[in-house]
Amino acid sequence: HTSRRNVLRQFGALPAAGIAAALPTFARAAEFSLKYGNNLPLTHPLNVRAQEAADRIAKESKGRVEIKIFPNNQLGGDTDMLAQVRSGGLDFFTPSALVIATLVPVAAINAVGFAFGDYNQVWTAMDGKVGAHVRAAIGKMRLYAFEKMWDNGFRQMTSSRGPIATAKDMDGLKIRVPVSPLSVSMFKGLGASPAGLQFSEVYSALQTKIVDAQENPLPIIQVAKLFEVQKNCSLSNHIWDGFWFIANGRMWDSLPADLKTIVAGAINDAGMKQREDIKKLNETVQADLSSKGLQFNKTSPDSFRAKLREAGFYGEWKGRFGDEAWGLLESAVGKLA
Ligand code: TF8
Repeated sequence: HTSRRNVLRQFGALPAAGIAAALPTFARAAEFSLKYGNNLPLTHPLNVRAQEAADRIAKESKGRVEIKIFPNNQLGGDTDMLAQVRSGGLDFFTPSALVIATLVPVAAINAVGFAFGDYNQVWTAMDGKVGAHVRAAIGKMRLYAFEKMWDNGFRQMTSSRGPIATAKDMDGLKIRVPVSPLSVSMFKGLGASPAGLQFSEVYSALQTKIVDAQENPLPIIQVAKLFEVQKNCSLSNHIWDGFWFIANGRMWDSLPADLKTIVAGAINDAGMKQREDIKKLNETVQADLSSKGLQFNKTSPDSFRAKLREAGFYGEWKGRFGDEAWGLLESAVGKLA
């Protein structure tokens, strides 16, 4: 879109009336020109569906709202984008729950190790009371969280050091985890040697062998080509991770009610479709990664859970999240600590 400033520059010293007359021949600048940043390539379902939402918003708002996507860490790593969406330099961001938890600690509640058994439990909790609890906490940081979480996936472990079958195989394993206190605590509890690094650093950290292992959902391993620098993948399903679609609170409050309805409607619908995309992708992604050389093995959660209990992990995080949040989680997934 041609911004008003560009129009003025092109017309130089035209009198005001001349500019007004000339404007209709140009695409008028949107009333709300908004920026959305994330850390994924445009091919990931998150960006495909976000682009659809942006197109729908432009159409339904008759051009009053324009959302431009900055994918692939173009605006910096996750913690940079989180700072920008707080200050208002960025209007929308989709951090993983693990990452927004650096600001809103209880947001990591969905990532408690081996809590969720399947997607039914996940969506019941996150579209229900657990999600509502977290959204309220995000709101207190002057950020607005849209109602529907988007799916990142169940996280799996990959390594260049050989298969991980039980907790014993993690002894001293140098593993990259997100910049997340919960992830660091969990992997220490499992006996590994975790390093908290931004997502934008993962590929090169594995390539240069700063770390031997990492953990992410299969669609991320695929889209970020981590199979090129990892040999084994353990289907551990150790964390369910999702994205919160968040907006700068001041920007959100300044939107007229009719536009809020349009924006939230399109973003929440796109989130529901993105969940379906990941579900479909989950049916084929393992075969694709196998064909690219990644070797898979199954694991049972038992040895990992036992080790985490022994390390006091569940008790510690129950204390950190508080009885209310922990109670909501346990009523969704069963007793953990
Ligand atoms: C991490 C994140 C990632 C997501 C995804 C790439 O591993 O949690 O799973 O940010 O968008 O840092």
